[in-house]
Amino acid sequence: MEKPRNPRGYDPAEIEPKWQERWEAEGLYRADVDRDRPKHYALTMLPYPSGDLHIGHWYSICPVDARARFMRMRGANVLFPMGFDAFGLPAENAAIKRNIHPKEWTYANIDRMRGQLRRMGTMIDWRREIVSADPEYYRWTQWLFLQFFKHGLAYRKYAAVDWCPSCNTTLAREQVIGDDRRCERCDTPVIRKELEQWFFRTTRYADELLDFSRIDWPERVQTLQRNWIGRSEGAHVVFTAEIGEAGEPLEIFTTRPDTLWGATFMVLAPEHPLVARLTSDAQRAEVEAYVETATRQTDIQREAADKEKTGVWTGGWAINPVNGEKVPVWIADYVLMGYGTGAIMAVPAHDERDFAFARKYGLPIRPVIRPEGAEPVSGDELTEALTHDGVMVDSGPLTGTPADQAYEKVTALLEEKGVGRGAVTYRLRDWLISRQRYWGAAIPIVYCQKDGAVPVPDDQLPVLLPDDIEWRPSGESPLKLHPTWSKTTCPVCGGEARRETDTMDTFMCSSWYHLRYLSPRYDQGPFDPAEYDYWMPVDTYTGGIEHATMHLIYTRFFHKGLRDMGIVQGDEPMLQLRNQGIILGEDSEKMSKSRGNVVAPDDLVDRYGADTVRAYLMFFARWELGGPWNSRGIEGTSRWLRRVWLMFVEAEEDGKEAAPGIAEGLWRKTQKTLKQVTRDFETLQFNTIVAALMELLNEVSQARNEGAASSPVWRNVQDVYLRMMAPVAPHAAAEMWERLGFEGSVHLQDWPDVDEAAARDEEVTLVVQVNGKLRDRLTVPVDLPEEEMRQRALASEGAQRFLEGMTVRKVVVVPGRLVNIVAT
Ligand code: ANZ
Repeated sequence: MEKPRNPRGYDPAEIEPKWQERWEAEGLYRADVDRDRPKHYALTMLPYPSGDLHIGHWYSICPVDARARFMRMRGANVLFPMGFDAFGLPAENAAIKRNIHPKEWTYANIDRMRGQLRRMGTMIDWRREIVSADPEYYRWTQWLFLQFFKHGLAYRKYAAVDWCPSCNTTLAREQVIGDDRRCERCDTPVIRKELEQWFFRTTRYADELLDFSRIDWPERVQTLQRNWIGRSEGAHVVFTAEIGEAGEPLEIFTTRPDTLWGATFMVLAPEHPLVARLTSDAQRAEVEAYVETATRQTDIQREAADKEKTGVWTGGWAINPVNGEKVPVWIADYVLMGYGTGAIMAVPAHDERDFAFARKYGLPIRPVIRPEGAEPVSGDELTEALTHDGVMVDSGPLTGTPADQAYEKVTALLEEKGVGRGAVTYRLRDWLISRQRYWGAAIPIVYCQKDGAVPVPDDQLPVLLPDDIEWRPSGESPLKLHPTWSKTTCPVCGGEARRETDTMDTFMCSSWYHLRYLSPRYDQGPFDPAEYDYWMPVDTYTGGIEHATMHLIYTRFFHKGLRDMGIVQGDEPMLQLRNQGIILGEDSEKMSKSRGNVVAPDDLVDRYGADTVRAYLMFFARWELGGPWNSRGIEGTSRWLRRVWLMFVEAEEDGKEAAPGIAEGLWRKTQKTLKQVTRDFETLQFNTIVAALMELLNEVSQARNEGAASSPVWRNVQDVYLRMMAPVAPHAAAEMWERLGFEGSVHLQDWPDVDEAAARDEEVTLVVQVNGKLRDRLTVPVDLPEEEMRQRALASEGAQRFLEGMTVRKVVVVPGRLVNIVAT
């Protein structure tokens, strides 16, 4: 027989679905433009539809949902939307492995995840949901691509790209991980391949991307982005390569123009275009063999600091423009074609790599910088490169120039002679967006013999993906193998043409999703300008730190590009950024199926209810740090919610009269908690919010034992407590609010104002001085009358000891802080 349910007991399995349905039916969380209210756009990174919502999803969503709810109670009109980043490789890999269409796989996963998301009890406005693989979404991804193309920010070029031989696709630099350069998705070592590719000109915005002055982003993200962009100041200097009668310009980039007189040889990247012509007949065979092996390696392998330096002399020479000296030109793999100009002047006396190289091949070493106060040394005596600053020596007209003037003087000289200029170089590369895959937004370009690369006209967007696709992991895009899809006509001349068969990197889709949420069904543009006007910029953006260098650079670049096209306004898309940490398994290891330490949120919801899971996720660690899961911890959180229920809903009237001071004390504690919780919600300090509510409950419970429930303050305490709890445990708070007979929905209440007088600390430390010197400290009630303060100070032990045999002349009282006794 089924156990009869206690109608008064806390039963999340019953109340949670009930409230979720009611909120949905009442449209409680709909966010619409309302010019009379201040807006708050709370954006959390949208999930990839991998299949199941894991605890990490809960961790990234629930605490910020609580924050969004808090902002709403504070009076803001809050937009908290959700969607799915639905294109990408895993869907395609699943298709190949299990023979299920990527579309089917993706949309089935989305359905399941949507259901799981609803169980969280969030304030997501589901009318605004977007799915990036929907034609109505990618129509605008394609349209945006074309705007970048039309404004010269998207271009096509032949490029050596990183290629994953297992996923059969190009990878962006960011998707290649580890020193051994593996594919981010499947761990296969990456190889190089030459392909014609589409790029976005992210480098044009490098300097602006380094400016964080208008946004509140974590220092750590800023540092990661700064390193990623890698700005180096220095100079371009033009040497003359001895090719033909007149020679040819050979430009280098250096961060140390002050060492120009110490250049004893030059090194070109093996791929440098002048290599073939500089190479002498005698050296040709050796050079060609070296080039062959070098180009097979990856940049990271070539750059590795501990790698033995190798190289070959080309047999050629070049002339140093500042002193006319003729130096040999080498090639070596430690010089990369993709950085600076792909050529360097080597200054072995002052650069470690050049030093190692010169020692190995017996090339001359000539010091031209002398550290302050040091004795002159010859190149032969050096045991390592001198990399610190100093005075320029042996440097022709600039000999004697101190370090702090060197950069300016040398660049002035270079400019005057017309052989160089100050220059800035970045590590940041243009963003490679082509993917040779099927499951992505097609690049909306048509190739015509006569008209070249032509944009697909707006009225023909979206370029729909065909559903009838053959799966063959062949290294070619399945779109290329489709019998008819790529055949089309040229929008300009009407002649035969062929479609671009590459699709876009999915980071394209996620660069602008925050704009589509504003008006997901709008069909006159990517977003409705009226909605943009009201909601943008995003006020608080939250998500994983792992997106610091890709998504978070791309999305800012995207915004700045669109701003310069006049499509969006403002310099920054997201004002405040906060990152959550990672939840580890109970064994403190990363959660993984093979370790068997995965925490499944659905099981937890079945067992404890969503409110407990939400509260525990806020409570168990500092949100930005994360930490190991603890199954005993969640029991504690569950107990807390049951106790709140017991205290407010179940406990019977006991008719006990309140002891004196009990009600006041409880009210003071409540107000102090409110003050702290308010501040912690503002700053996203979630763990202390739940801790404070738990602590307050202990006080409530004690006060109740002493009769507080019969005092008029009791109802006010319940009122404030439930409002504070509403963002954390929205179902339980709503249910209790209703059962206790409060008006309306707790989620439509204002956040309570702090009663500052009650929230003040009741006791303060009073400093006692005698003749301005600290002699004692007393703990006194904050509202102690002045006269009383004075008496206590005079009577204090510390003061008494120093007052012996003296006469008190004057007592100065600074209420609540200090008493100074003047005595002689
Ligand atoms: C001469 C020199 C003297 C240099 C010296 C350094 C110290 P960052 O700071 O990373 O920008 N370099 C330039 N292009 C290169 C390339 N394509 N591959 C490998 N190395 C390259 O480094 C800039 C310095 O790295 C440049 O300044 C150049 O060496 C080298 F005492 O020029 B330097």
